[in-house]
Amino acid sequence: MAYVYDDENIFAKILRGEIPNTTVFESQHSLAFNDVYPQAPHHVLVIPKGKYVNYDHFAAEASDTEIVDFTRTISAVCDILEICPGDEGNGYRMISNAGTDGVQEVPHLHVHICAGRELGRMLQ
Ligand code: D5M
Repeated sequence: MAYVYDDENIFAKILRGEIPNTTVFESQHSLAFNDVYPQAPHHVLVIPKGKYVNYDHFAAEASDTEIVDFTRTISAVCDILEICPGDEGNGYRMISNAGTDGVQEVPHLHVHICAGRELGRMLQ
């Protein structure tokens, strides 16, 4: 699948510094920031800095370094929020919407990390 990346999407503007964000964690290849419409007490979005439309695009075209960085950034956010299941937290949900059926609004790969309440069987 050949994806066409829209440079004017809102997360591209955040990465260029044209729109403010509340950063939770930043690494060389990834950025994590609070969702403006939180669905839970903690609701963080993790995005790669590279131009990837969705996870399929990322997995196909990102470098191993970017993929490891993105994965570890998600883990770093969970550590920062103290939501890892076990002694320090009660757990979380991570979800990534893709395409029309996934109801993806912003066409730049992002993972939602939601936590801080019992989330039910599905994210609403
Ligand atoms: O969800 C896209 C998510 O992006 C949605 O939960 C709102 C969030 N959003 C939109 N604009 C912003 C800004 N400017 N900052 C932070 N969060 C934002 P999707 O999975 O694409 O349906």
